Amino acid sequence: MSRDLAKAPELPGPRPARPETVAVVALGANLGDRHETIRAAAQRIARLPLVSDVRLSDLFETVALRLDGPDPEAPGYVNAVALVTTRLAPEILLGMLHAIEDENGRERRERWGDRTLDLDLIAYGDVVSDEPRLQLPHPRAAERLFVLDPWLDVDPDAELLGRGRVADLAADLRGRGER
Ligand code: A4P
Ligand code: MG
Repeated sequence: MSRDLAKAPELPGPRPARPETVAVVALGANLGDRHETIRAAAQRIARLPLVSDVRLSDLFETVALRLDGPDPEAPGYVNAVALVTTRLAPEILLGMLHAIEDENGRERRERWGDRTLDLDLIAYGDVVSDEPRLQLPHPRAAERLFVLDPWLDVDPDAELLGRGRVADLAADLRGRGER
């Protein structure tokens, strides 16, 4: 026994823990019980392994943005932003967010189509990623008041990596007539 052990290959030591990072998660729903879905999704995120804190913004009523522009006739969205303190790697966190979307009956039929729940990763600390499966920061966040307004609600000093203060981005959009 001791001879076998002596011959055993060396096992790698435990991996150093990833430091805690604040991830910015955007939540959106325009089908079903939208408020309940958003609140339950935030609680679900808080119960994920390696997530130590979730701070959810107020819930905002917003007009649906379609591929051809805002559509006041489409079911309206409830949007929110959560600040998620986690040791999960960003791609693992996104996988878990997709699983939570699936639990809520999310169907992917049409890009920017109606949905029971959409969970997007807007930022993950200072990480930059250009992979199609995970772009960080989220490439469309700076143009969307339905992301910026709830983000400001939960963090008035927020900054979007490479784009500046979220408060300034929101003011710019409003100056250009966005609602
Ligand atoms: N993906 C890449 N980077 C990311 C990221 N940072 N976060 C990939 C999340 N996903 C990311 O996403 C499509 C693909 O993007 C995934 O395979 C993922 O790996 P999806 O959620 O399946 O599809 P989607 O949401 O229809 O597409 P997309 O382009 O992500 O849409 P958006 O930009 O999320 O917009 N109007 C209002 N008022 N409120 C909304 O919340 N949301 C949308 C969706 C449209 N209109 C809206 C709202
Ligand atoms: Mg999405």
